Amino acid sequence: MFAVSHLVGFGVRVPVLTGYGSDVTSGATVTALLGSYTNLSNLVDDNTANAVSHNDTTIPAKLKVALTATKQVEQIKLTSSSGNPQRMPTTLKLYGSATGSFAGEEATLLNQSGITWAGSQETKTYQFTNATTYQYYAIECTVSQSGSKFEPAELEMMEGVYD
Ligand SMILES: [Ca+2]
Ligand SMILES: [Ca+2]
Repeated sequence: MFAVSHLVGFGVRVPVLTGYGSDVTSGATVTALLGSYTNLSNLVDDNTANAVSHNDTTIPAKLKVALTATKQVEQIKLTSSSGNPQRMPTTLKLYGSATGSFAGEEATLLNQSGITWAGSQETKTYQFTNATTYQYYAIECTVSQSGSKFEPAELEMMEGVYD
């Protein structure tokens, strides 16, 4: 017997979001779309002690994450580095793309402003609605807390789990 909330129309069952899966960034490749970067693999190395290195002051800065397969990401966790929480975004965007071009075909999945970062290796979690499976995502620091750098230590991306 399904809950009433699962039923619409003539008994068509609509999946209900019940939670989020495990991180899907294993094996992902990270490249810079905006900004000059080194150590980009540190974004997804499962170690919050190692951050990416932003070698110029380009803001907005944008990093592309190429997953190993298409995923319907609906949650991200972003962690600040050791000692530089000011190099994190106060305005953050996440985009999804089927092709990885990020030349205008991408969809904006998350646009979060008013973020504040106070601590080292501080993790913030964001959820959003995404009905599409994408292989390519881009995370953008639209406004940096310091005004000049975007140096996250770790990014995790999770799919929604539906029942
Ligand atoms: Ca890391
Ligand atoms: Ca990971």
